Amino acid sequence: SVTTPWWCDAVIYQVYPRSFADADGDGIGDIGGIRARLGHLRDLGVDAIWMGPWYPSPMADAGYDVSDFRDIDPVFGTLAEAEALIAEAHETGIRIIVDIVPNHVSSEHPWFTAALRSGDAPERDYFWFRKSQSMPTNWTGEFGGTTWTRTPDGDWYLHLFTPEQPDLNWEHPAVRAEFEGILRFWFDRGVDGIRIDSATLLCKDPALPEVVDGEPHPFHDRDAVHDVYRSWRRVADEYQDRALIGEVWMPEVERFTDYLRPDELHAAFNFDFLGCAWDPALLRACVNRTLEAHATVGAPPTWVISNHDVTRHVTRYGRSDTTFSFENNLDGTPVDLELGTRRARAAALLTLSLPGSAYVYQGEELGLWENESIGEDRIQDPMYARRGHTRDGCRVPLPWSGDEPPYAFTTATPWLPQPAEWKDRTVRAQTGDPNSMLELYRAAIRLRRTLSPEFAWLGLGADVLAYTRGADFAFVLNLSGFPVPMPEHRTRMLASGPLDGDLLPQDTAVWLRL
Ligand code: ISL
Repeated sequence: SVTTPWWCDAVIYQVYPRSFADADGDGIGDIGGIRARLGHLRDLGVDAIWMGPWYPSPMADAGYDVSDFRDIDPVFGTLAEAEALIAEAHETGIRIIVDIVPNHVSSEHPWFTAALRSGDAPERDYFWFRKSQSMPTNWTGEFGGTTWTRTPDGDWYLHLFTPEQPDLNWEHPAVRAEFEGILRFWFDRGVDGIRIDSATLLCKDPALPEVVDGEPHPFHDRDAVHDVYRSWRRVADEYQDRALIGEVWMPEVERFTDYLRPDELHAAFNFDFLGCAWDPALLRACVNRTLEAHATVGAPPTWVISNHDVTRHVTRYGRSDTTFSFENNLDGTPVDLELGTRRARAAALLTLSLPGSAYVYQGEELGLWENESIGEDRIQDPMYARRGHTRDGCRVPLPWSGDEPPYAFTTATPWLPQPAEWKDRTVRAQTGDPNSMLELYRAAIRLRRTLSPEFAWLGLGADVLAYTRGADFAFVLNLSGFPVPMPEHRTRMLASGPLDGDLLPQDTAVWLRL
């Protein structure tokens, strides 16, 4: 029988290792904590876990500054523990995806320390060092500010992120060979997939021109990057059933789908929902664009409503339309959390019933909101100093049980402060409560397996988002300002909120058996 590859319709749960669960009592999450809480992911019913970076790192950018891709940072545990986690997850029926960061390494990676040691160290060529009186280019970094830092001997080196994250030179064969080795290292340990960080940024124009509108970009989405992924695909194809999943921030659809050609990546994150306000026309356009784009290349659509880089969607959807943004707000813009939660429940039924693969960022299944009141002295995110935005508010440790922080996340002080109002949002408090966000996710993840792959829009008016999946299932989301009638149905499978007799209230979604 023909089965679709697992990544085509998987629910993939993003574990942010620092904030999942702390087993060793230092206030920071670790592999021991994840192993101890694997039951939560089994009960949730997810197909795979994407582990944020867990490698040795000075943690200048929460582990996205890697000093050794073939080991585990002691704060998270050991390689043996990682192997045990992979084995236990597999026994539970859960696949594992690891996060690879190929654009840059840590400034404490042995390649970079060797490069710094002498002006003619061969390792200099693994990076972008330049001799120059002044800054080699006027590029702006991804976190704002300059992309060049001067070494004590006067040369400059390139970093699209922080100075602690020097960019690798992907023109160099040794860099390419090294990463193919790293992929094999993790595939040999049984991991089922690779999440590729900053996938569009790897290749640079060696002439280092300025960014000019209408000219090929010097470092974003250059044609050369596709060569890299073609060679990675050949590595993945040496194994069975392994997926390459790219973090591809690419507003232009044709350039986005280039990454999904048959000999490149298996899937890429679709970030359209992150920037999409709670508006019927925008949401519909986002679904259409995504389905059409993926159909042209035959790749599985993906759906992402939150991740570790953007404001949690309970908070985004609780902002008024005029203040909508996926960046963190520390200026006291009011947020209606009740409204945001109602919409987040409807959004869960939306993303979990669209065809393709859905991502769940840890904590969204609990209805967590952004912590927008982290004191300046506790902010860790290096973006804050450069842009005045912090991503810390969505990275706060999970609440497991209990009435107050640290909610059994740790026995110590959590590395980021948890809100005092999360006692109703713990896993323990929500388990068994049929009206909880957690039980909604559990039921939706269980029931989505019964949905036919056939998708078709149902015309119920411009302000109602409705579609069928095959002949016997309908999704309806009411985005109008008043209650609307639902299609004739046999059974109400799930509802995101209370119904009004036969009417569907505003901001409410249902799954119907026709
Ligand atoms: O955050 C962004 C926009 O506000 C993106 O452009 C972001 O820089 C991009 O998604 C890359 O993010 C990834 O790599 C970064 C790391 O800080 C992020 O956490 C990671 O998801 C550097 O490795």
